[in-house]
Amino acid sequence: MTRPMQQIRLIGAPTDIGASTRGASMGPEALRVAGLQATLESHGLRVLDHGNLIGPANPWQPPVNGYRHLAEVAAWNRTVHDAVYSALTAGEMPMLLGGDHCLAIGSISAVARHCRQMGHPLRVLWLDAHADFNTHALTPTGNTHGMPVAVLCGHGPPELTGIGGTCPAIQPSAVRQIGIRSVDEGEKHFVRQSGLQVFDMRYIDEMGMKRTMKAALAGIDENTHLHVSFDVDFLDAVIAPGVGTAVKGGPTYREAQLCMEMIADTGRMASLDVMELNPALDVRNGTAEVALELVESLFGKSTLMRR
Ligand SMILES: [Mn+2]
Repeated sequence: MTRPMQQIRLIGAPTDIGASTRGASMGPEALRVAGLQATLESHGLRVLDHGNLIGPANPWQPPVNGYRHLAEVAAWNRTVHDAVYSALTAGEMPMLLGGDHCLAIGSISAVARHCRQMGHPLRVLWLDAHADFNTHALTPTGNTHGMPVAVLCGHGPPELTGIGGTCPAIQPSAVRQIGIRSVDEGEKHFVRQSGLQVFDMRYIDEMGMKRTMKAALAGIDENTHLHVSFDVDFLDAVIAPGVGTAVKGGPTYREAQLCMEMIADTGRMASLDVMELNPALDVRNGTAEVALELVESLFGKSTLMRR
């Protein structure tokens, strides 16, 4: 269970600046409309909603040198970085409400900076259909929401890799990717070459979610800062249609619940991103509601009291 007295700080980042489809900019409001704050408070958690960050509009331009909107992406990520870092410095648990997944650059660079200062080992759980390990040379589209893990590992433009002051912000060895089932051709080689630990859907099919999560959580201890970067497209498209890049063949509702509950069982989650929710593609806010149910499990909601 999460330390009950720690305050959760909701940070809205209403932008789709790095996305391939418009609409993730409405994600923070959809989570609020689904009842995020009141639901978490009903479990005894203390939640403060800091409202939404402000950043540049989405100019919706084609890529330049392999990046779309690099200046705007950098501006948003600097703002996210500062907000997440300030929550951690205040002793609160930041929950970033995306917004597209490029914003994990700002969020996780802030978490990594905090961990360096506190001497905490960092483990990043990257729940996603996609590896998000593209570079300007590998990307077929220039959309930076396909690049944050590579950028955090030091592969990208200095405007992004330098956010947080240390490049690379994290080592690939800090990351465990879960649910992956859509990786671009060039990206596949780069993932392998970088030694990223990926529990793809085939692994989950063969081993089951329980053994997958045991492996992904192996080696964490009482000092570990566990960061969860939850791309809502991690979920099977049948239960989560409201995302910009839905991919079939993802974890079922029950598999996703088990994943979240096993993370909660560690008691080590100290920061969270909920990303890529796209209300423009959703059906009656149902994907936001599913995402919220899974967030409840991340914070320790379970069917019965467990020992
Ligand atoms: Mn993603």
